[in-house]
Amino acid sequence: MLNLVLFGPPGAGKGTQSQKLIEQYGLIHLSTGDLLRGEIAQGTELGLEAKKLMDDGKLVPDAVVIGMISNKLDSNKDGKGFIFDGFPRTVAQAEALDSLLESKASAISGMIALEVDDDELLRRLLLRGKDSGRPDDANPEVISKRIHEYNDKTAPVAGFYKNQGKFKSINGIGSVNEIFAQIHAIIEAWLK
Ligand code: B4P
Repeated sequence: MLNLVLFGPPGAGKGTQSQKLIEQYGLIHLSTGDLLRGEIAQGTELGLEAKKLMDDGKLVPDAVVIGMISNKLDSNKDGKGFIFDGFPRTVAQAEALDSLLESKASAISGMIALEVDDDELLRRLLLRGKDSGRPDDANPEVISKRIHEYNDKTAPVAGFYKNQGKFKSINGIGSVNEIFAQIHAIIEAWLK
């Protein structure tokens, strides 16, 4: 089973590369951003609460996202593995994910981090904000807050996987195919 964490700041290309990985490896895509936007679209209580935080560039509480991931792992027991996209975003989420997988006799195979500088992140997110309808992409101030949240709360998650010898990092600037080729080479080495 291949369980991959795709890591990087907002706009690094996690969602973009996930789509290519699904095609190549038939993994189940678990994006907490997409799951939260689904709750918002359905107008659930969880979605209403999450929307306030997301529109302001803040992280949603750990218990909320861990609960969503736990439900998804339970309802997808027989797949070839998972791509975790945008999760874990805190060390507490990473610890919870290890426990959830351990209870299913599984584990994370590795984390791949996409390195992209802040100017390029801002450029990409503002560009997407023009037609995505995502309020968190349209405003430079909110994008700055998201990058700050990443540096403050999410960046330490890399250390969690480094300590387990499961961390790889690549340059996330270049064409989508060039970046995918680097990810592909890492995964193929893991699968040998
Ligand atoms: P996410 O939905 O995870 O949003 P993201 O970080 O912006 O996405 P990503 O890095 O996947 O960017 P993409 O590939 O789409 O999170 C949104 C919010 O949800 C968070 O701020 C938080 O509030 C909340 N949330 C989610 N998960 C949470 C958690 N675990 N805990 C707490 N809160 C949580 O790429 C962005 C743009 O770049 C696209 O337009 C794409 O086309 C472009 N792009 C991609 N690759 C490119 C390339 N190589 N060159 C040029 N452009 C490229």
